[in-house]
Amino acid sequence: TTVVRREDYAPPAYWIDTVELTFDLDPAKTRVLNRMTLRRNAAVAAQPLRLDGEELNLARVLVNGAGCSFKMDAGQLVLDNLPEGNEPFTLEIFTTCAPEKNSQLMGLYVSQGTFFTQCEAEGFRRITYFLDRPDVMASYTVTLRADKARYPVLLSNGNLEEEGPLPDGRHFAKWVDPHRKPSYLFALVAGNLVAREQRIVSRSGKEHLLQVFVRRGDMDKTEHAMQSLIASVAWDEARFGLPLDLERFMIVATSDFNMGAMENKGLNIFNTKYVLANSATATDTDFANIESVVGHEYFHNWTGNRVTCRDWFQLSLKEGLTVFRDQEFSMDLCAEPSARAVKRIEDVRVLRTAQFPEDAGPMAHPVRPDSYVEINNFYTVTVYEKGAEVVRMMQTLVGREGFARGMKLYFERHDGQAVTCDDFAQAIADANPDSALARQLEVFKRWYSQAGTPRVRAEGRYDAEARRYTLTLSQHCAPTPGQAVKQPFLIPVALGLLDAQGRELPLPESQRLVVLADASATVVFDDIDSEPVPSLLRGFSAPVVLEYADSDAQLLTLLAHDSDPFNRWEAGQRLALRRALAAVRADGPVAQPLDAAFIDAMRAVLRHDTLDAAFKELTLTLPSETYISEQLEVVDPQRVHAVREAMREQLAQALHADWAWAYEQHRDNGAYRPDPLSAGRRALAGMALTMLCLDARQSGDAVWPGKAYQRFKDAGNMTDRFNALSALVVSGHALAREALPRFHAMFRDEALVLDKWFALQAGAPDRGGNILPAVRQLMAHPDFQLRNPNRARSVIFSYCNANPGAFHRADAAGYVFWSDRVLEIDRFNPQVAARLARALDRWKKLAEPYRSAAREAIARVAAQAELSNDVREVVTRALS
Ligand code: B3K
Ligand code: ZN
Repeated sequence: TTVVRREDYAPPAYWIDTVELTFDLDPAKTRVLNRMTLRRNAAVAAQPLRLDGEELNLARVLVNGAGCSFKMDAGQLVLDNLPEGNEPFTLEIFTTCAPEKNSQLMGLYVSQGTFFTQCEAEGFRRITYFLDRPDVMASYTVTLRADKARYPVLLSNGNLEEEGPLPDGRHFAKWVDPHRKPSYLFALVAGNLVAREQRIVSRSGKEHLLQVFVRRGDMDKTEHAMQSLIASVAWDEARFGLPLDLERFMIVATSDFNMGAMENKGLNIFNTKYVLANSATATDTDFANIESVVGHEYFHNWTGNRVTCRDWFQLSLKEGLTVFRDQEFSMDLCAEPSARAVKRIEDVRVLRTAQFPEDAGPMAHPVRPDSYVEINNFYTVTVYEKGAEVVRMMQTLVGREGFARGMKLYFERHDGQAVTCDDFAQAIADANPDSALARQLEVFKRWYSQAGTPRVRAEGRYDAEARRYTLTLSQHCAPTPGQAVKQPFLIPVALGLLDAQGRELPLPESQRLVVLADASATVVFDDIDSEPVPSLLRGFSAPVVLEYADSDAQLLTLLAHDSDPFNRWEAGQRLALRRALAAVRADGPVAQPLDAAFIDAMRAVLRHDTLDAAFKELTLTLPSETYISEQLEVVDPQRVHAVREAMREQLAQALHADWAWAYEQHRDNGAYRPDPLSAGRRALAGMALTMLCLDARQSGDAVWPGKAYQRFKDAGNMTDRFNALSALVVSGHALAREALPRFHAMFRDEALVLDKWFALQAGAPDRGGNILPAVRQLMAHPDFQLRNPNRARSVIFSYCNANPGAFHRADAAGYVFWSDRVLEIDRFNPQVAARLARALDRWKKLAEPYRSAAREAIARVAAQAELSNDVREVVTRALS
């Protein structure tokens, strides 16, 4: 295995100006003719041309039309007798590949009889020999030839220039992409698909054709994706002045896809999960995810495609920025400010439950990594979500308008180029020369180079005589693999002060955003009449852990009154976390962890007459087991699970009447619309139903489970139906045994709904070790398909990654199951296997007997001689 290092970057020895690709598509043997014009990079010393290739059968190589000598070296095609000088020359390469045998789903593959490609990061080399690196940008012309009856639709990037019949029932289509692009943005699709189409006119008066391609039976699930695409085009123009630069923009859905979606120029390819939705088959969460993923891929058209990455270490240049953009898009689509806040809370929750653990574990890496073995392992929550927080901090530091100015400068400078994270930060700073960002850009950029989550400690002192409040902020960051010592980060801390009655104290703007750029800083607030309650890190203004010894009374004040909705929610989380940690650390059996004050506060939120339902649902949701575990030095997952379940049951019981009230108040929403407000009402009604069924389990009451079953049967949309089913499954009620087969029978032909059915069962709360046997049974179900990533994830990942109480078993059977599946999947799809391999990242934190058993399971995987680089890198780091 070779380690690739950022500091070893060297520009390419050759440029590729044009590429003409001709495909004769055949699942068993596809022939690819690749005709390129190249020239030497005059800025680099003369050297042989080394082209990347993987699993290709090479038939012929011609230089300027004549045969030439070549050799193979470490999988690369090496040509060293090329014409002298810097004149362009042509290189023709004929290869074949076997798409139907491609189980990795990288390069050219077949899914349900349709050809698809996935080239990011290094999949293009599985299609033809190439300089498969993002800083080599070329103009592409693509001709597809295939059997017309089986593959009536032939798509590639750009504009359709010509199409027509060929002998023997075949036909062809010729596509020309007007924009230069790196190879990872190449795509083709060939199959029997139908499209929803929409013509739009952009601000400048240009006409565009938008298309969403799906299998014939799925047409009735394409409207939401199309509406999301239309909204995305409008948003990018309105907010950043970035227009659609193509006559045609296509989205194609496939049910076999390693991740969410891919931003190929003009031809986005999506996992069906992020395209298909109607009210009968998709939940509110699905609708929201589709909106944000459609937005995300569309926004890549500028941030990623027009300006791309110089090398893969710069991945966050496009991913962090584009996640930030899709988050802003979803927020801007919210009609109410409260819905914006809900979106922010959800995003922070993802960051803290997935990225913070990554940053504290063996795979910790900077937003701009320094090295990798397999780049696919670095499409992480750090590069994406933490990367988005880094961009968000820039916007906080320069303001929304300043940020838009910075974006404009970024495109003026770098349109059509392959650049670095430094180039981006520099453009934002240069457009805002008077900002704290520009003044301390080098300090700020440590967010790109240093891994780990900084901890910010806050201490407040009130001097009644001087009517002065002094706030001291200090920071530190624990070492991460390969980085023993950390320099201070530049941390924007948005804050406010409340009086004891919860009223906001007026502060000058300079004091509402404190920029901590050294190890510590002190801020003095004058003319403060009584001891204030600080509201710190408002809106989660930086991706840090805040350490502040706030009293319960202060937190209750914030929960009841803070004008910042994020901190209002956070106060509730801190109160709950404090109780969870106390109960986990206590000796003896888990008793009732919640006190009357906490329960009353939760009741007040639930019954509040102005807070909206989505916010209530988030506030009443206890911190996850993963999040609780992260706060502990040593984790007994069973204890954490027992404590959280006890807290949930206590809330279910103590607030029984309130849950019943909440359910009746919110259960009817009229005609289904997936907007945030009505989705919030459904979410709260669903939570209430789960709580009522949980309580029924303890009390033996049959009424609420009966109502849930009724709801399950007559629900008018998937959200309500699935919530009702989930209430029965989560509470372990006998009626679940009737509802589950019924649900399966109703949706046996809807793959995405079956994924939910599998995931619900594999993710259900463990009772006496019942989940692992259930998971094994699910894997034996005729509808289970290990090779379909969505289905594999719905069972195996739901169990190993999302169900800690069931996965961490004292008998180690969960870990053995995990290692078997990692090895099994690795034999055909290393990317999916490597994701699964991350499930035991935090094994070092586990208490015995879990710790030793987990280490043994990882060692068992590592001992396997035939391991992909992907999995090898993950388990090696885990054991180091
Ligand atoms: N850029 C792709 C991710 C490709 C992952 C390759 N292993 C999707 C996205 O972030 O939009
Ligand atoms: Zn992306």
